[in-house]
Amino acid sequence: MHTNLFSSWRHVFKLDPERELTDEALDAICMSGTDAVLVGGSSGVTYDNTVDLMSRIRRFEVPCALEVSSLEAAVPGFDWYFVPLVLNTPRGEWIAGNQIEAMRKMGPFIPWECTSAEGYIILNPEAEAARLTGADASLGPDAVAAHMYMADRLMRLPVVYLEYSGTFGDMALVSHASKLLTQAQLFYGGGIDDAAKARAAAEVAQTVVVGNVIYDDLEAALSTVQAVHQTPLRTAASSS
Ligand code: 1GP
Repeated sequence: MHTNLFSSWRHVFKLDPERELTDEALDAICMSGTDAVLVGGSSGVTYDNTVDLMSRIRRFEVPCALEVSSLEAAVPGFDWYFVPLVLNTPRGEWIAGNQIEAMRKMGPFIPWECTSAEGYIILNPEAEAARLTGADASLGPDAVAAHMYMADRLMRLPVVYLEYSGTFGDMALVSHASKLLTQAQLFYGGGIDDAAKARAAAEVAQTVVVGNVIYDDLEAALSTVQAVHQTPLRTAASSS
């Protein structure tokens, strides 16, 4: 498998540039032992608040990546760029429309050696991202499987992101999806607010993303780092 900067990431903290975080909290997040900090949000992400957050994170050694959800907020200086494609929406602008518009303007200037696509499958209908993109978030196992074949085998995306933002997902479904991957790296995010949930997600997803709890309960957020790092990923072979 091709090795990317993110190939070894097990635990990631996701920070929203629109939300306030004190220097002390940011220090704790960046020094927590997490494998990376991912900057992104569904709304209110601007060039200014992204630059501001990046420059604060840059005081630390932790790798720092940006999810480029709008061209206006594409800030240079990150270690990696993820361009989200939402796979479970009927609205083409979120699959290849907005991205092509961005390529039209910025294609030659994009740092391609550190940029990759991220295939999102949004599975919480209440998530802001689901509302924004019109995603059909109530997919059953067969539909999720179809999306995995599409993302992993047909499109050969390097990352598939099962996004339950705001609620803890169905780990049986995530496990089922994970086993269908042949080359993509599975990111799971949503509702992890304690070590037990972090462990459950780490068993079935290669990369576990922790977001909201950072702003609600910093200590609980920090506890997820060790929980993930101490949990072996259950592979298809060992769990069948
Ligand atoms: C959000 O997947 C991440 O994009 C994390 O979800 O905020 O619910 O932790 P939470």
